[in-house]
Amino acid sequence: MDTILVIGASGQIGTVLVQHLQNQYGLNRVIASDLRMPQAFSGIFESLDATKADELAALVRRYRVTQIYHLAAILSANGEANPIRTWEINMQTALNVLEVARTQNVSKVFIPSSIAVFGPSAPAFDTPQQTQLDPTTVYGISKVAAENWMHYYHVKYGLDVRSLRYPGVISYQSQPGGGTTDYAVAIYHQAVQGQDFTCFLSENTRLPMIYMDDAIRATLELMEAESSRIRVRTAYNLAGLSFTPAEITAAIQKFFPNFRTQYAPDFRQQIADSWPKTIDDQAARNDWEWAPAFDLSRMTEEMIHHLSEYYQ
Ligand code: NAD
Ligand code: AKB
Repeated sequence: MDTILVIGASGQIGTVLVQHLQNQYGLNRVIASDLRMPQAFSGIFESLDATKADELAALVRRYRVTQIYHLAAILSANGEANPIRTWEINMQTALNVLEVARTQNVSKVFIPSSIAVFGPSAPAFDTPQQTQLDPTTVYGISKVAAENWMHYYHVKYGLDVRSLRYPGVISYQSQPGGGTTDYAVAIYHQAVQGQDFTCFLSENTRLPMIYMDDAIRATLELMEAESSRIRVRTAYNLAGLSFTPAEITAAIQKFFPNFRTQYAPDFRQQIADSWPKTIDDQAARNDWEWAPAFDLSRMTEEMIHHLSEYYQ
């Protein structure tokens, strides 16, 4: 019987992933942990600073953890405010997780990567699995390093590490934590509240995105796949959908014809310009049969439906 530790459980993805894991494994088999306690929570929650290796090791021992989902990180936009601190947090937490997994016989580890590993040298359209990685953010640099460390632990110690290069994740259940793709969540909140939106990216900035349902399903499918099928031990490219601020505005206008977006690009524009526009995820499709389910119109319908209930 597996016992699962989720680190960074109060964040955008962790909030939703923990609920799915609890449904699958049971409330008593999932240990949610974070620096900050969520507002409402059912199940086991432990306060944890994952930069502290001893605290992490004690938790893994106490609960006899067999799988770790390590989601704690400082994201692309917030990371630029303090690059050295971002590097320290992102790298130290990832290394602590790999080391505790190695020394305490944790059977499987998931540490997500990001489309932020790519930089200006990668092809912008259908960005391939294997290409030059020259990220321009400290967040991207830390993700490339973490991918290489995961590969190292797999080859050197046989650790079963798995990872996805998530695109920007879009959710109604939780707020994003300081990235360059955050506008694509904020825009729905504004529209549903009857307000116009000011976008920090320009109208034709195309970025890869994914709806939360697809992101969670991809994560669980990857983690459930037979180990022999996982041929990429850095991180798999993952595609959901791709759109520009102008296109998401048009999709929202089908529900709210008077909704308008203004454009006021800031420092995040440069980050977005260095990232892919569309992703080639053939390796994930081939190896563990990944296929996304949500396009822009289906996602928009669901986002507006759920957020309308929330703001009622
Ligand atoms: P988030 O910022 O919403 O949540 C991260 C959580 O980590 C926060 O709750 C924070 O309190 C916690 N945390 C930070 N430092 C910690 C520490 N030292 N110890 C314990 N907890 C700590 O991030 P998210 O969007 O949920 O992303 C989760 C993972 O997925 C990250 O690794 C991120 O890089 C990756 N990712 C996310 C996206 C996205 O669009 N959300 C896209 C690509 C990759
Ligand atoms: C960000 O914008 O930093 C994240 C990501 C794509 O990694 N959403």
